[in-house]
Amino acid sequence: MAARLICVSNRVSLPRKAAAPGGLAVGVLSALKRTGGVWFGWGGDLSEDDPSEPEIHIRDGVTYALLELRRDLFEPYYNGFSNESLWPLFHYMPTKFRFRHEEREAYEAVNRQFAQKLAPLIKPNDVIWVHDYHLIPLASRLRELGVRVPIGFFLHIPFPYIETLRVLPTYAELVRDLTAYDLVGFQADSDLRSFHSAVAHCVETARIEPDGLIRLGDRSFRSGVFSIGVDVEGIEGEAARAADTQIVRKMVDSLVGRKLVIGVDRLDYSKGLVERFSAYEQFLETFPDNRGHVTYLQIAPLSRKDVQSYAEIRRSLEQASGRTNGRFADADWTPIRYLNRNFPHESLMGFLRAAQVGLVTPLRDGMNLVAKEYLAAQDPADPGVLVLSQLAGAARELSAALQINPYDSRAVGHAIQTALTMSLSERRDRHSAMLEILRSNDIGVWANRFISTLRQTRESPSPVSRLPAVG
Ligand code: GDG
Repeated sequence: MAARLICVSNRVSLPRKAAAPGGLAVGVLSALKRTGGVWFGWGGDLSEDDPSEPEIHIRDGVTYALLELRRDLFEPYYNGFSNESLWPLFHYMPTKFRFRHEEREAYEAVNRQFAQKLAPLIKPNDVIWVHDYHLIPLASRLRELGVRVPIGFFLHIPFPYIETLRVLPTYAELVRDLTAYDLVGFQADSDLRSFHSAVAHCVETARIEPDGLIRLGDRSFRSGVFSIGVDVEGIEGEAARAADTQIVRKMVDSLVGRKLVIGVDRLDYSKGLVERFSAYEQFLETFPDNRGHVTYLQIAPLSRKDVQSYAEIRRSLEQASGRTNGRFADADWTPIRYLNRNFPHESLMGFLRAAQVGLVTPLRDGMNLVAKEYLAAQDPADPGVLVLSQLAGAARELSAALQINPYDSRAVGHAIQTALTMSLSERRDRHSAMLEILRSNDIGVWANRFISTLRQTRESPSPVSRLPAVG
């Protein structure tokens, strides 16, 4: 059996019998199953004192180690530093950024607790894969505890160029913590270039080689681009099955032959929903023949409800959808159906398949899985058209989408019109070109590439072997 994999993420959920895993879990779980691995992270419970030992559950050969977090640390660690400092800054939105020392200290404290509880579970042949911006300091804290196995980090969101990163008072510590990993992976070339700009700025002696190897005097580590994919085959099956379910059939019947434009996004200001609603309004204004003949379904489950900017965007969207509907709706037609609720993954894939246009217009996005899911869910014989933001990580691979600048509402409106009137042969050509790319880099390929690159980091003499062992 290959070396055991330990995955670490902020939140870990036990698999539920009824629900198929979606997104990241599909790729990570197959690698964990293969190696009898461990998934370590917060299980969702809060404690009054320092957390006790993680709760262990074994399912299908995978060990889930669920940690509690201290109640007084959770809010400043998660809503505070992670989601009011790092999230907006990494998405190039410094006006939504705030910095508070006590929140940053809570972030550090939670990372120390993750390290303390994880270290005793690690065996000499393990490799550790840490996910996302909540856990940037984890490798540094594990190294301080004497952990010597390879540790990789993957950032799911963009990494900002140094001139934006410098807005964060503690940016140098953040960059230094990233250099403690053996492999640091990003979604897109631009993120990798930004990371290199930050390393060059913070570590005078750093030498960055063209293949992503970064030499820091006495040690080196790897950096690279690992664009996340989706479970193409799984989604194709789900979407085709869902077409026959009651929930999807009822939605399609309710359209009474109208064309469907769809958006699916967590309710988050980075997803560009306010700008998208206004572009749709402009579309109805500029192309009046579509009034009464097109329905826009926006599914936007609420997220991070305790963060103020999320409450604000929610209000703006309620106003914008109300305005458009008030202005254009007829007795038998509502232009926007705006839903703040969650759907089972399979139903969602069925909705995507039923839509002639997939509207994915984030102002900034690490990758954007919905863009890829929309394509995988289409009927290849009669596929819909993807309208995609140039500022999503997915834009590089999906060059056959109709790409727009999400701030340019006129361009978005015109793209919707182009998509609705595109010939079948052009739709098929664009769809098949992109599906091929998605198949060659699906979620399994992505996970395996990252893990094998991480393992290889130790095939050359180990740069961290000089660190003291535990005890
Ligand atoms: C971060 C980065 C990067 C949405 N509504 C429902 C539901 N979803 C699923 C979608 C999709 C996932 O959630 C959202 O993924 P995205 O990639 O679109 O966005 P983030 O949540 O911001 O993810 C992003 C990603 O990490 C992976 O690296 O691509 O850039 O920001 O899979 O289908 N799923 C269910 N019900 C819903 O109502 N079941």
